[in-house]
Amino acid sequence: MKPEIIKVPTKPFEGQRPGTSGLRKKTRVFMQPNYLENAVQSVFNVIRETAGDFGQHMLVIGGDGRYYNREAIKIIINMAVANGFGKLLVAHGGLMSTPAVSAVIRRRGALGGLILSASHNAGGIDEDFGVKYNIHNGGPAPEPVTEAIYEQTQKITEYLTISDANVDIDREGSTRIGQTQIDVINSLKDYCELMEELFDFESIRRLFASGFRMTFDAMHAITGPYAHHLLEERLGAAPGTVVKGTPLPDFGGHHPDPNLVYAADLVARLADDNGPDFGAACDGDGDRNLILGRRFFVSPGDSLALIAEHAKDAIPAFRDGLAGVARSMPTSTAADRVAQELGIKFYETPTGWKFFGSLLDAGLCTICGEESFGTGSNHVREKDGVWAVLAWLSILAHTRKSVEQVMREHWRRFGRSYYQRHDFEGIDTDAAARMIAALREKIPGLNGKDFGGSKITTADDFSYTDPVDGSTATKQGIRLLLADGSRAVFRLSGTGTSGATLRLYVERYLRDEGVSDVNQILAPLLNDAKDLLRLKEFTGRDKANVVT
Ligand code: VG1
Ligand code: CO
Repeated sequence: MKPEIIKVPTKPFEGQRPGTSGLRKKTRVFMQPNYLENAVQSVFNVIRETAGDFGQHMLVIGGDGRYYNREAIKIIINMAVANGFGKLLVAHGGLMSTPAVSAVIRRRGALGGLILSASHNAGGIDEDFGVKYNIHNGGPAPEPVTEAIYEQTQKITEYLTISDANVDIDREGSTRIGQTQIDVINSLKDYCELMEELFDFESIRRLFASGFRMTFDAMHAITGPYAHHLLEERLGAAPGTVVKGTPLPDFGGHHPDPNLVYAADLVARLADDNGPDFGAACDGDGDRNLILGRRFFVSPGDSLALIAEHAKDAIPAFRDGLAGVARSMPTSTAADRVAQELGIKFYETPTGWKFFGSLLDAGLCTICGEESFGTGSNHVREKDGVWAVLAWLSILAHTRKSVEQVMREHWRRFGRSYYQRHDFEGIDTDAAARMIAALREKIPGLNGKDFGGSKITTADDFSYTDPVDGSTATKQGIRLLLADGSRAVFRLSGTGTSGATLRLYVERYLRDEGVSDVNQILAPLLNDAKDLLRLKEFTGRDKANVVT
């Protein structure tokens, strides 16, 4: 039966510009009549310009299970039918991790996908919600596309929907409404098959069989079912390896953000004398990862460097070596040295995974990472938390050394980037803007100045030109490069939903085998960075909420 298409008149909402990773707002903002609908119709209007007739195309729909996920998925199904898509691939229960959506888009040749998530932000009716569009390569829409979508949101007059498709998203199978086939697909299948293609499962199975113990903390977010299936059912990890494995709409009331502060439970387990050998956690939508050894934290920049170092030997997918490594600008320079040593290409991009897509598509790089607990490779076009865990397991299985041992050996070989990110959350938005503007004004006069025990050799506001398509991004963070190789970077977050968050990143490289105290090493840089910023004066703050 042909459904009746309803044209609903609507008016633009202010502030629907996507940030670092999609449009994120308070859940109640998204629950207002027409808010999500405007955002989704704007995506459709933009992609129709290049895709033409949607009747030929497939759209993937999934989310991280947070509050409002199911309602949002129903709204999108109705709108996608009304907009004439040939086929919808809807995640079973509406649940699919961000990297799994990326995998499904790629493996099944979809036009793109809509992901309902605010990632590491808290969930619930009074917390955060989000929506993000990923393009046919499986990756986040690049800036020219997100800008076009934003422009659409500012002039939208109507959206299309049908009365209700009434699809049972809790039952796998196929239904047809008018010209649209709606397949409710298994949330794990494509992704888990891909993991098996990339990694040597037998080798990891032998590691677990030898008595190796791990704890995987899914933070009551999307990766629970993936980790349970892969680690416990497929790789032989002991039952109970996965904790907080059931996705909950409010993530159990916590921030599903895998760092030392929000994953403190896991950190405590690894500090116990009878604790496991290896600990890992993933975020709300499954694209971030935290890696821990016994009483040992692996900084994300080091994790990227270590995976790059061992990839060829430990991971079958990289048997032929890596084409290159890419990292976002604020990420530590540890991976640069590995790339140099391996004689492979190296790229520095702005913050946000969307900037890696074109490099990966062009085959210029193979492994990418960000300091914000994001690591991934060319297997999808998103960072991938479970992938990073399997990469680490592969390295531990291959070397049969502890997390701390492999990391210390890495530092002995390459030296160590002492690194920290200090987040100052909930700052007044205007004060934050004024503070950054004041710093920006100082940039031209900073060259040659003393800073953090060294001298500033470069001070700039990072801008980037994509080497493949020539597109540019400006004002991507203020950075100070020092004569001794140290760095300080200042930028405002693009993923928050209330107030502003300042991120202050400091790094100092030493060839000292990694034995120094990170706080002590970084203190001079941190103090000078705060002074230069006049942090206290503008914000009344001196101490960060979260240090990672
Ligand atoms: C943060 C991180 C950035 C990451 C982004 C999305 O952005 O710093 O590295 O790509 O979150 O991650 P910002 O603009 O707040 O610094 V996720 O896991 O929230 O999609
Ligand atoms: Co995420």
